[in-house]
Formats: sequence, structure tokens, C-alpha cells
Amino acid sequence: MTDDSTATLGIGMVGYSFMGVVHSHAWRNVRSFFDVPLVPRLAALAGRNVEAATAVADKFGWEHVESDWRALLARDDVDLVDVCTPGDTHAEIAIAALDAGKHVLCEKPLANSVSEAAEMAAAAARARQAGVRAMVGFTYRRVPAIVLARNLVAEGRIGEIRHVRAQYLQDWLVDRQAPMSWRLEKSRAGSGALGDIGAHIVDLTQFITGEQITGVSALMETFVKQRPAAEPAAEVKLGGHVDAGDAPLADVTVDDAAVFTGRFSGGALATFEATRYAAGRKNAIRIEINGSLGSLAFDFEDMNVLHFYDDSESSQTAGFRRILVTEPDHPFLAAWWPPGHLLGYEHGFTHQAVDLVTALADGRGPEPTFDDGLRVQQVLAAVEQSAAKDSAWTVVGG
Ligand code: SOE
Repeated sequence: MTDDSTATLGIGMVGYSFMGVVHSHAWRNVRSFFDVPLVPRLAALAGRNVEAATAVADKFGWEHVESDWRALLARDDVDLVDVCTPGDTHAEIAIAALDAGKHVLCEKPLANSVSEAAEMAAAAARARQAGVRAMVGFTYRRVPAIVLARNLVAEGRIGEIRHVRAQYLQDWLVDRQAPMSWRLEKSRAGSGALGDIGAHIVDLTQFITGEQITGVSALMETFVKQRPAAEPAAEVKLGGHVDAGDAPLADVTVDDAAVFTGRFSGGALATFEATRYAAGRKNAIRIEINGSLGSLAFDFEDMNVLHFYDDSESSQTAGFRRILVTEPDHPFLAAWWPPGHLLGYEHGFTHQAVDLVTALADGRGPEPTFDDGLRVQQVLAAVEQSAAKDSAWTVVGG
């Protein structure tokens, strides 16, 4: 058990919206469930809207509020800076924090461009020399069923990988009167569905397979090109509805959906789809991997389950097995509830905090690294380049 003499890790978080709230929850609760070797202390929260930042700080127990992230970086009680802001600020904040000797956890996607991501990876490499660490928050890597899938692949249980099928489906923009937000502005978010949710399936499929995506061919579309200009009151709630005529229209400058095919380094063929227009699919991350010895299938909307098909079983009884990933010997589960008492979205963030804090205490580099974030960014850029070129596009009957 962690006692009061355990060393602390002062957390300084920048941002207080959806990601800020879920990270706050993780930092606050991690110690209650895991024997972490460093106790996270919620030292300070920075946000330009001090009133809104203070409301979140009060709810979660942040000790101080700063209106400027630079002031947060200057604080002696901050050892790690957690960047939960829109993508256009990631590079500046993360690089300044690393240069100031603070560890960094940065939300995904790492940056809005490959060049920014490369600068961040270079800053992380410099910082590493001084024992300062950086990690990018591809949190779904910490869903127990995803870790189990990776372990099964690594153990060779599905053999050589032939197909990777990955979708990230949401529906919060189906309503054309859902308002604009920073996630729909290229200057702030970098890209739309591609970077926000496509980045997750790029990272997850590379994580599970242990392979890299080597090339892509893509299509992207913006279905609704203008939306009511109102910013939703609380970003925690994606989407919303503004009555027609109540607000001026603003241009949507990102993709609403991206589909692409790809190849993995081991030779597998892959298909990817990221959209915010899949009516009825709220947060469906669907991944299916077919190998020479079997298959794995996962859907985040049933996130405590992994489906496993073992082709070596007798054809009389073979079939997809539904594994309920809630046993104490499943990844992270020993710390939680009895078998069958399910985990949710927020647990991945708690697991991320455990792994990060443990790696820092052990003097190891936490993963995913900024180099991993850069590689994802390169895939996203290749998707955008391919979609813009249209060179592989062949008109039917043309
Ligand atoms: C919005 O699409 C979003 O909040 C993403 O930004 C997150 O990364 C994902 O976890 C849930 O959906």
C-alpha cells in the first residue's frame, strides 16, 4: 500500500474541457485503486477562462489555478505538464515544458502537422538526455481487451497477419444544425475525423499488430460545409443543436469523414474508416484482425469483450469465442472489481496514469512516445496527401 511517505509527482494540467475533466478524474483516482510508486498531486490547472477552470479545479481538487500556461510551467511544484488543449497549442506548450525540465503527457493527435510533431519528437529526445520524459495520450492502448489482443498477437495466437479492418464511428455531426466548434476548424484541430478519431485507429492497429503502416490510398469528404457559429457551452457534450436562423453560419474547414486502405510492414492489407456521421454509432471503435491461425475482433461499444477465433480448433466446435475481459489476471483488472463488474471509458485514462507514473518512477520511457505520435502524424499526412491527389481514383465506366 502507498503510504504518506511515498514521493509525490506534481501535476500541472493545461486545459479543463472534456479531456481536462477525464484526465483530472484519472489523476485524482489513480492512487485509490493502484499502488503507484509516485503519488500524483493535483498541483495546478491552467486555463484562459479562469472562472471555468476554477469550477473544474474545485470539483476535482486542483490546488491552484493559473490563467496562463507559462505561469504553470514556472511553478516549482509542477513536475509533469499534462497538455489537454486543442492541437494548435500542443507543440508550443509541450516543447516549452520539456525545455523547462518538466515531464509531458500530451493529448492526441500529437500535433497538427508532421513538422510540429517532428519538432516535438526532437524536443523529447533532447529532454531524455536529462531524464525528462514525454508521452502521447493514445489512451485506448490501455483498454484491457486491447492489451489482451496485442498480447495474443505477440504470442503468435493468430499467426501471420493478413487483414486489418478498423473503423472509428461517431454520429455527433449527423444533425446539420450541430454547431461549429474548434474540432471543425483546421487552424485549431489540424484535421477533422481523420486526426481526432482516425489517429486512434492508426495507433491502435499499429500497437496491436506491432507493425507499421507503410502506405495508404485515401478518400476524404466534408458533408456539411457550414454550421451555426455558436460554440457549445460545454465541450464535454459533443454535437448539440442550434435552431435554424439563430446563429450566423461558419465554414467547416476539416474533413467529416476519411476512408483509406493501407499496407502493414508485415504484408497485411488494411481498411480504415473514421467518421462522425455514422448515425447510431456513438463511439464505436471496431477492429478486426485476421491472421493465418485465427482472428480477433473488438468494438469499444462493448469494450469489456474481445472476440477470438482459433483456427486450430476442431471445425465441429470452432467459432468466435466471446472473452469477457474482467478476470483478475487480465491486464489492469486485478485492481478493480470482481469478474463481470465492467469497466468504462474513464478507466483507460486511469491506466494511462498508472503506466506513466510507474515508468517515471522506474526511470523508463513511458509509451507511446513522441516518436510514436510522429509516426501516426506521418500516416495522417499521407492520407491527406493521397485524398488530395486523387491519382488512384478511377471513374467507373470512364
Ligand atoms: C471526440 O471525437 C473524442 O472526444 C476524441 O477527441 C477522443 O480522443 C475520443 O476518446 C472520444 O471522442
